[in-house]
This record gives sequence, structure tokens and C-alpha cells, in this order.
Amino acid sequence: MTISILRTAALCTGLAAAGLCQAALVNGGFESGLTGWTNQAGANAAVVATHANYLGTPVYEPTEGGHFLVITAGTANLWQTVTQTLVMSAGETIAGKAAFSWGDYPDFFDGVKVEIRDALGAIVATPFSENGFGHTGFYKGPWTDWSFTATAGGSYTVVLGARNTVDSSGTSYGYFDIAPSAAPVPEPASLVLVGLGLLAGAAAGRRRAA
Ligand SMILES: [Ca+2]
Repeated sequence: MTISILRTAALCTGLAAAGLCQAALVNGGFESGLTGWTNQAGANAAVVATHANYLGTPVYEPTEGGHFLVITAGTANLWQTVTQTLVMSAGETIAGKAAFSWGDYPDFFDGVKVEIRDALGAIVATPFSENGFGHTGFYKGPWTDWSFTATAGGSYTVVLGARNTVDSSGTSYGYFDIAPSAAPVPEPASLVLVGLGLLAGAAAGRRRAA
């Protein structure tokens, strides 16, 4: 349901200016395998229902639906990537979640990224970037929200990647899913009704107590 809504870019008309417009990212939650995505990581990319990192804990679960993407860091200093190119209007937003699981220790500062490139291949944003620096080794990062809002209309490529540094030991992982917050936000009117309901309940409680 959510995906079909997100794919209907026409719904964004009028919402873009308010930053509420979701662009047409296909299968952002990886519920349909790698449909819509270009797998440039080969066997290092997999759509899974659950995944244990190098030390077995924590076990990562999808943030949305029943599946997510895992990219295993591979060849030394070479990004393993899965990409998708889409057309965005100015003000349109794409969003997701990413996590970095570091199955190594200094100086093997592996990394994970979400990168946005323009039609010429230039990096215009890096909404998620995490690596071993600042951690003590075997870091098991949390799912983290990322988003990108286009300031100009055009073609953009989302790059999801993981890499080893120094060595080629495949023990670090990047996890990617769509953000549950990408689902339609409850209307303020319904939130007000919920609030009124709580107030009414509290008032009733006070009357009973009196
Ligand atoms: Ca998912």
C-alpha cells in the first residue's frame, strides 16, 4: 500500500513546496527483491528477512515489511553498491533507513554510505555515512533515518554502498530499508480527536474520583 502511494508521483502535486512530497523510489523497502534497483555489488548484495552480523548480535530485522537489503563489504577499498536512478521534482523527498555493522577493528575502518548523485554523476548529498572512526571496533550501528530533498528537478541516482578498507575480509555490512516514516503522516485533525478523547477520559476519571 505504502509503496504504491510512493510510486504515484502525481499525488505530490501541491505538496512539494511543503516538503511533504515523496518521490517515486521504486521498491525502496526491498519487499520485491531487487526490483527497481541495479545490483553492482553482485553476490555481495542480498535481500533478507533477518541478518546476524559478524559476532552474531544484534540480529538485524527489517524496519518496514518483511525484508531489507544487506550489502557485504568485499574487495579492499572498493565500494560494493546497489543503485537506483529516478526523476525528482524540486521539493520532492526520498527517505530510508540505513545501518552500519563493523565486523572489524582499527585500522580496518570499513564503511557504509547512502549517496545521491546527479545526472552527471556528481555527488550532491551523502545523507548517511558511517565508518569505523570514532568507534572501538566491532561496532553494531542502529538503524538510522536518512532523507534527501531535491532542490532542483532532474535525474538522481541513489547509491547504497558498503566497503572494506585495507583488507578484503567480508565481515562488515551495510543494511538498507525504507523508513516507516515515509508512510503517510496522520492528519492533524485525527491527532486532535485523539487528544480530545484523552482529555475526555481524564475528565471522566476525575468525576468518578470526586
Ligand atoms: Ca522492507
